[in-house]
Amino acid sequence: MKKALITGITGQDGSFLAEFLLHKGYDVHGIIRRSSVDYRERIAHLEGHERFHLHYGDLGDSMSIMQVLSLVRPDEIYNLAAQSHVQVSFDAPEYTANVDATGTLRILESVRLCGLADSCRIYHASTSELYGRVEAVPQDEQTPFHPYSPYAVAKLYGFWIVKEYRDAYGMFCCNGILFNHESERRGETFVTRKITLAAARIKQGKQEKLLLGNLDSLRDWGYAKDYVECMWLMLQQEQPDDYVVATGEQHSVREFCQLAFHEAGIELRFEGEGVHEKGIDVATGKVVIEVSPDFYRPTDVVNLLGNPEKARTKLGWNPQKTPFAELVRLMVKHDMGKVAADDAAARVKVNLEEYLEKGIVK
Ligand code: NAP
Ligand code: F7E
Repeated sequence: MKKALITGITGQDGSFLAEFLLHKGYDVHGIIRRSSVDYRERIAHLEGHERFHLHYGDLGDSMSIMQVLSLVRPDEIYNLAAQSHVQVSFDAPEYTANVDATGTLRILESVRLCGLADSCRIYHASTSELYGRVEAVPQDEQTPFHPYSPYAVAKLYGFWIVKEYRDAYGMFCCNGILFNHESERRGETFVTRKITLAAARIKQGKQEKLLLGNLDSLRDWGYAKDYVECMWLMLQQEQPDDYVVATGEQHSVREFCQLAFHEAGIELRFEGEGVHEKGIDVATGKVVIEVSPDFYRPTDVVNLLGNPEKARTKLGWNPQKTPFAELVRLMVKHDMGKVAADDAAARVKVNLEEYLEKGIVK
């Protein structure tokens, strides 16, 4: 039975990858961080599985990584842990560099120090943000990098240190240059999830308006569940290599809004430009989307479109397994249910408090 170690197992990708590897028969180990609240929503359904194990550790702490590595001695490592929010990287640039850049080095060097360099294969979560202020469209493995945020600069170090360990020590390590991938498990402050949740709340009368930043920004959005298969495929090849993982299709934030609100039952019309642009509910005439400069970034990446040809031909991976419209549909469907369920849960809680107060429930 193969053993896999996933850093970032509590995140969107980590949770899908854990499910995928368990299904393949792996013994799956994950590194989690101590937190004052035990909030492991994305992997709660896996806890208790006989081949699923969790260990405390932190990418900022070499000793904890070495401890886990020497205990588990994994055949494959998937290094997904990161401060992954681009906007937050402007507020916490030093922390982002420590985890996303030096943290990657800590993993690689710990593998060497634990004597696993010849046996352990490593996948590293690189990113399309490396293309940043893009120098060509679409972007492939040959396109020059031009990182355009503290996050991207930190991830650039991660990319090159992975290549360096491959060349210097002959280690089997791969960079997956993944373009944006989303899901019903996406963090709620990334733009797609912020939109699908808001569309559901506005439709159900729980929110008045959605405030967004740059509506013109263009992204190549895929489904996270499909992308974790590609991470695994990279580690099953004869030779280690780097791959772009993308759908090859591009949409704007505005288009995402239009489709997500449509799925929620609201047709949108956009009027105005720049900070004055508004999204209007055609049926009621109400403004439901406004632009706020609070969500503008000091430098923004605005034109990402990946060319997944290498992953398609060499790995046999299907970049269009879940088309864009299907991705938006499944996210909105999930969030319509979540908003309704949250509301029902809140009603139950209120009723319970009332009953407790009146002594009806003891
Ligand atoms: P995510 O949902 O934000 O998950 C990040 C994970 O990293 C969480 O499990 C988090 O743990 C963990 N983590 C953060 N700091 C850590 C630290 N110091 N030590 C140990 N663990 C730490 O991110 P994601 O969307 O799944 O992305 C996975 C990886 O792919 C990241 O490296 C990201 O930068 C990269 N990436 C993502 C995309 C995308 O579109 N999703 C595209 C390209 C690359 P907590 O739960 O404790 O916070
Ligand atoms: O922004 C614009 C924003 O935060 C996408 C991470 O997983 O993918 C992700 O990074 C675009 C940007 O993702 C809002 O300015 C407009 O142009 O959803 P996002 P990201 O920055 O592309 C890459 C590949 C990663 O590697 C990262 O880890 O949308 N935008 N209005 C907004 N973005 C946010 N978050 N919030 C807004 O209100």
